[in-house]
Order: sequence, then C-alpha cells, then structure tokens
Amino acid sequence: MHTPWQAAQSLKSDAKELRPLTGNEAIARGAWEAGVRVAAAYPGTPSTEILENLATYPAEDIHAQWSTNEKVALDVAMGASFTGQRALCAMKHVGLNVAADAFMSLAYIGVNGGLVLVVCDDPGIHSSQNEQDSRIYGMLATVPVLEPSDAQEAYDFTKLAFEISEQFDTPVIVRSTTRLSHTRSPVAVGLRVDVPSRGFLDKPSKNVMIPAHARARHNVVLEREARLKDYLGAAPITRWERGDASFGIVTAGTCYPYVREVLPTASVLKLGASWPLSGQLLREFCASVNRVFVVEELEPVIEKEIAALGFAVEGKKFFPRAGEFSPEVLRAGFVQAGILPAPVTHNSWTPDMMPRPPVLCAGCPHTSSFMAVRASGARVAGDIGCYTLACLDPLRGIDTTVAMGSSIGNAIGMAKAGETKPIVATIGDSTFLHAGIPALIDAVYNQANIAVMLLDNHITAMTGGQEHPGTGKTLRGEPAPQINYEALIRACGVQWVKTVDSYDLAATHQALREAINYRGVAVLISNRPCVLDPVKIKGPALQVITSQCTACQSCMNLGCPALTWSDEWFEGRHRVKIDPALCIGCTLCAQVCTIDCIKIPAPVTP
Ligand SMILES: Cc1ncc(C[n+]2csc(CCOP(=O)(O)OP(=O)(O)O)c2C)c(N)n1
Repeated sequence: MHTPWQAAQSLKSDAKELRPLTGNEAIARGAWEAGVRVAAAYPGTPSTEILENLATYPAEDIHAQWSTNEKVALDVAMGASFTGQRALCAMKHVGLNVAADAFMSLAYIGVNGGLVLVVCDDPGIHSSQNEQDSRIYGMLATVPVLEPSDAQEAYDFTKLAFEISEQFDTPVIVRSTTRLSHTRSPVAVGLRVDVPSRGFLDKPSKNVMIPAHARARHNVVLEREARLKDYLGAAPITRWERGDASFGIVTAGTCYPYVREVLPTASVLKLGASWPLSGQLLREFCASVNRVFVVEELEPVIEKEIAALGFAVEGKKFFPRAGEFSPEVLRAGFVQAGILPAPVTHNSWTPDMMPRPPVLCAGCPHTSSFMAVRASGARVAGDIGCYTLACLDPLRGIDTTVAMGSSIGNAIGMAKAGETKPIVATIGDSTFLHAGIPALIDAVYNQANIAVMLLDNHITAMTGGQEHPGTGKTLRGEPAPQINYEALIRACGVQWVKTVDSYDLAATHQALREAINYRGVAVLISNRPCVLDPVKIKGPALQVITSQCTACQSCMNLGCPALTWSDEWFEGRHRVKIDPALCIGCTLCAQVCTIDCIKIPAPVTP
C-alpha cells in the first residue's frame, strides 16, 4: 500500500518536484503553471489563500489583485479573457451570489482566453452565513463544474480547467470545499508554460449580450453542454473503480476519500466533474451493480440526475443534506442502509466539550463602538465581519445580520416601516466598499432617517487581514491610492459625517448620540486600526489595583478576553484582574471603571 506521498510520486514520475500544498496553494500553483495572466478575487473563507498565494508568483508572470467585490473580480477576469489572456477568479460560495449577474452572461459569452472560476463551498458552515451548493450554479448557467478530491487533483484539475475552457469556449468552475482548500497533501508540480495571447476577439455577436445575440448564444450553450457531457464522461478525471457488484457508489470531490476509507473495496464511480453528467456513463455504472448509492455533500445534484434516468438510487435517504460529511457520517449512513454491520457499542462515557464562544480580540476597536451602540438603545441592523460577534453576550448590540452590505438597506426598510426606536446600521470598512455604497446612496435618495456607523479598522479583519481600497496597499503590499471615506460619503450626498477614535469611549458615545439625533442620513466613522494589524497597537498591559476593586463588574461588560476573575472577593462578588499576556493597553476598561482602579503600571526603574 502506497502512502499518499508515494502515490503522488508514482502518479507523476516525470514531475519536477513534490511539494506539500494545501488545496488552495495547489489551485494557485496549477493556475500559475497554466499561464494565467490576470487573477482577481474578493477574500472569503475558505477561498482567500488562492489569491494570496498567486501574489507570491512573479509580477511579470501574473497580475493578481483584490477587487472590491466578487462581481468586480469576475468582470476583471472576463476583461482579461476578452483580450485573449488566461484568467482566474476565486471566491467563496456566497461570493457567487454577488457575481451571479455577470456569471450568467459569461456563460453565454464563453471565453477567448481560458477563464476558470474557483468557488469554495463551506459545508458545515465553518465560517459563512449559509452552506449553499455551488454546483447548482453550474447547472443553472450550463457551465461545467470540476470537483477535485485532494490537493493533487486541485492542481491537476485547475490546469485541465483552462484546457476545457478554451476547447469548449466556456468558463469552468473548479469547486473546492473548506476541507480541500485547507488540507495539505503532497502535490507533484511542474513548470509554468507561457501561453501566448489569442488577441482580442472582435465578435460582437458573441461578446455583446443584447437580446438578439443572447438568443443565438443560448442555443450555442446548449449544444456545448451536450459535447461536454460526452467529453467529461470519457475524460481521465472520471474513474470507474470496479469492485463487488452487489452495490456501487457514485461520488465526487472530498466525499471520495471518505468513501474509500469506509468501503475500501466497493465499486465506485468517481466523477471528476459533477456537472454536466454523462447519461451513458451513469447508465452503464448503475446497470453493473444491484444497488446504487450516491454520496455527495449538500444537495442531491447527482442523485436527481440518476433518478431522472430511471434508476432506483439511494442517497439523501441515508446521508444528510445539511452539514459536512466525514467517515463517521458515511459509516452511519451505510449501517442504516444495511451495507455495514452496526458497530458494537461500548458503555463508554465521553465528556461534553466545554463550549468556547468566539469573542472579539482584547483591544478590538469594535468593542467600544458597540458599547456605544448598545447604550444608544437603537434598533441595530448589523453586517458581516468580525463585528458580527457583537451580537453575542455581553455586548448584545446587533438585532439583524443578513449578507454583506445588507445593514444599510435593512435600516432604510426599518425606518420606512415606522420602527419607533432610533435606527443604526453598523458596517465594516471592507464591507462598506464591497456593497455598502449603493445602499448609502439609496438612503440619501430616499431620505431615510438612519445613522450609519462605519467601523473602519483599516483592514478586512474577518478573513485574516487583507488589503482593500481603504488601506492604501495592493494585494502585493505595494502602495495604492487610499479612499477618503469622509469625502466619498459626502459625495454620496450625506451632510452629517464625523470621525471618532473608538478608543475614546466618551467621544464615541457622544458622537453616536449626535448622529442618532440628526434628522436624515448621518454617518459616524469609527476610526481605529485592528489590533491584529501588522502595525500593532501594543501599549503596556494595564493592571487592576485589586485591593481597591469593588467588583462592580462594569469593565466585564466589554467582553474583553484579557479581563478575568481574580481569586479575591468583595461583598460576595469576584474582583477582576487583567491577563498581561492578552492586554494590549487600549485603556477601554480603565475608561469604564467606576472607581478608577485600573491603571497603567509605572515603568520599572533598574
Ligand atoms: C459575499 C461575501 N463575500 C465574502 C465574505 C467573507 N467575509 C465575511 S466578512 C468580510 C469582510 C469583513 O471586513 P470588514 O467589513 O472590514 O470587517 P472586519 O472583519 O474588519 O471587522 C468578508 C470578506 C462573505 N461573507 N460574503
């Protein structure tokens, strides 16, 4: 039996080098080797590292950029493809909702230079607002979806995707999932090929989507799908692994290694592409076994296709439609299906894990912003970013969170519906640039009575600290023009704009009160860099003079992880202490301390 490392070596004996790569690094490597000239993305877990990695390749080979949102990123990639160059665009699954408008037209237009769209799904919702299945976008747009199952395939399939794209005049989706994107395994890599530009294709009937052209293109797309079915059904990325004929399993992507772990000798049809599916191949496989199972995460895409061919197929009956799969999930399903014997149960006791809710970092500038928001008694339309955590105890400062950029629109709707509380929309800087600006213009245009708190921490913190147009740096860390928020917001027609330092608690409270009292659209910019920003704000750690602490616990209301209970008591309540390893010296706790017993320690003199 080969280790995965040896297996990869024997698979690619002519390869130049074997490297341990994550799925995302492998995709980036495959794209670079395939001669990609332009790559664009908006960050989003689990896809973020693809562009971060592409930016480590020479700038003369590849232009890699963060775009303001996923639709812009896809438009940028399309622009490069129009000129005849190979292009890549990457996003998380919900990013495709944002890019969907351009994507649906792209499906009709096709490509000139090959265009690959990497979409990373998040089954199990490790870090997202839902777990939608992007394969359905492939079906909706009639675009092929390749599903690698490990890092080697992520690399191989990305390279192949560019070939398919140009051969069939179609964008190609490479679908990853959190498990694949973030798992490291050996990959046999090669060298970059320089793919010459095909030159701009001057063909309005293909590139300009007016109804007359689109009608004709739709038929081209349908004909393309038929050819793709035949090609993908016979392509070497699809493997029929023959075994016992009593049952067979159709699977794809990261479900494949789980199937192999649970049922090593079973008959398996491992699909390299989960859309479009070759009816002929599926018919042959299903006819060769007595029972057919489909193992696929999330939606029953393959299962429905097999059922439509008239076969009795079993899938979602045993394997859930929600959540991430694992060998344990598969084992349980195959036990239920009578394929595996029920496990022998031991009377063992496993302790429950201590719940550890996520918290904002010590010194996070969002903490004080939400202290002020909570104190305002407003109805709060939240948005997506680190600050969404302010919906939890003890801050409890957010009433709704929908999707990136929704806060301002939600706030307008609340105001127009007659909500009696004052209304505040809270939105991060990256999110504001991504999808908040049109909503702000809407608020001005429709004269909504709302206050917007723009939480400018100078970074896209939630996804690990990416640059954006407000940071003054590009993806490669080079200087770039920096957005002037106040000027931008005024240009949108907002008359009341103010900036505060959120570490100044009193000023933040005061400014938010003013914003709320203003009749019309008011924007308060809370300006303080993220504590994890490369330029760290690490002041001296504060100390509690424990003997003076009256255990009033008002500092605990911050929810700062550097504040902990001490072993000392005062009138039946714990006194507080500060963990110096966590405290970054923001002084917020000192500002809320009712008896002024939190101090900056005097410097030690030698
Ligand atoms: C459409 C979409 N794209 C990307 C993401 C991933 N994502 C979640 S929040 C966020 C941005 C957060 O940055 P910011 O608004 O500046 O807030 P911060 O985390 O810095 O507080 C991103 C990119 C997403 N949830 N939805």
